[in-house]
Amino acid sequence: MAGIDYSERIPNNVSLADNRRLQRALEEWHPKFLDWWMQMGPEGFQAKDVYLRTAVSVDAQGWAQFDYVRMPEYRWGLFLAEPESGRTIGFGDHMGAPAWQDVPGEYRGVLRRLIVTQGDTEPASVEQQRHLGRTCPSLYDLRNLFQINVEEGRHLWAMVYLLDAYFGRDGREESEALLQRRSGDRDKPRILGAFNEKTPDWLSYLMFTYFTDRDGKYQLASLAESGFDPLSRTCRFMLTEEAHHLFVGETGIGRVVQRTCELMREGKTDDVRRLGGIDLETLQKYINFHYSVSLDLFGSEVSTNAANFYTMGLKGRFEESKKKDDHRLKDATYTVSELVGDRITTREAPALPSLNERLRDDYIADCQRGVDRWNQIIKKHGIDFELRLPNRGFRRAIGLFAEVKVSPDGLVLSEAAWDSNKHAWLPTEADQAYVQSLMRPVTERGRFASWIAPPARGVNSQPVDFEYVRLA
Ligand code: BYC
Repeated sequence: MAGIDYSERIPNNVSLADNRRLQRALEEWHPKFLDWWMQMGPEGFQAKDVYLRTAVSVDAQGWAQFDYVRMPEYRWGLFLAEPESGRTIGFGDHMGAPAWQDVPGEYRGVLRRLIVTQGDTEPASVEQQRHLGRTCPSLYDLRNLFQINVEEGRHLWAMVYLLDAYFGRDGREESEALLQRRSGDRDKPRILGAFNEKTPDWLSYLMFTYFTDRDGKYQLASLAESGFDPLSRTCRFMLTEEAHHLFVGETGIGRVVQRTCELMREGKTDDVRRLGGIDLETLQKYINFHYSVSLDLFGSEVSTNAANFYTMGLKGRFEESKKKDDHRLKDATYTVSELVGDRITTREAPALPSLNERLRDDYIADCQRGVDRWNQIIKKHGIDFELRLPNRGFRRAIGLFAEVKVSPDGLVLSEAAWDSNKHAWLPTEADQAYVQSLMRPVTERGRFASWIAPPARGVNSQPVDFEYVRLA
């Protein structure tokens, strides 16, 4: 078993003790990380005991241990998935060569940029969620929020490890900069759009964990294919943690849908706001917003960056190793969206620059699966309503659709038509104010806010009314 050495100040399975230079760099960064965590991490709960999962080994069976922990004492550390002996590069110009154990000199800048972009999202999400604890719908949900926050903190550690271990002084400067940018800050914002949006309420947070964390799954899976082996191994382990974040999003929204349907049936009304629920129309608007912001995270439909990442062997496709083609794609094509006048159509484009669109397609199919499950809940209650993913051109800020206005049904609209309809498609100030009005803390064991159903089961076989966070 690949155990983690907790006797060290920084728990790790990367033999940190044998690398004095790296150890010094990380020990210098550690207090700065803690300062950032105290300043920008979950507000108001740093001294509370939280029932958290900590990684104790990186093998499939034994990697998680549950216990009460105060968040600043969480064992952040450096964990890589087991090495695969004899691993070779699986795609691009270097296909078949042994995977790199060190940074290939000619790709240094590009690789650093990829790692920094990934790393930047992790602290950003903690910053976005920092005020949510005060309005938690239950202790169960509060604990899950904190679990996600500490794991995003650990994912930041994972990227900082790569920067400090493999990129020398530049890497150390980037590690510092990751703690200096701030989500939503006008002067020093986070790198990617979605990570500068606000997460002002729990509905937005559940949507974020469903839609935006799912971008994380697809980006990490693509980086897990990397020919740079330390990045691949780091991302493979991060994906095991990511699964819980997606679970929180999918089941969380499912529980909101469930509660709304119960209220509609019990009250024999569509007007669930009267009963303290979130109406399905409002849920649809939140889906429209978070889905479109998250689609932007895949970059432009046609991107030379994406082609280069692939050709260089740095970032593969989702499940690259399962694909049965030449893994070079020089002569292949892929279907991408196209705008012809005010019509959205498709065209065949060279496959390499279309890799962002391909990954977005994989993501869209995955998003749809959850929506189908939520619709099952609605159907089971005998309610005639279907939640839908809007068209991929809806409300986009990056790529082909950034220049046009597109309805959820995929019609290209005039500015005037957009302006007169957008209130029906996106949360209005009144919708947001209503959702905000529901955000009153529920912290009694086993109790849940009016707008969300209890989960089917508790965490780690504990009952739903377990004291997941000790507030006293
Ligand atoms: N916002 O050729 P383009 C996660 C920039 S989430 C702002 O279209 P490219 C997590 C782009 O950087 C996963 N800027 O795109 C989730 C480029 O700028 P430069 C995060 C954007 O480069 C929840 C320019 O526009 N990981 O883990 O092919 C909680 C032209 O770019 C945006 C990664 O993203 C945007 N939305 O692809 C916690 C993986 N989109 O370089 C965590 C690493 C594009 O010209 N990143 N731009 O200055 C990448 O693979 C690529 O950078 C991207 C963009 C896919 C993001």
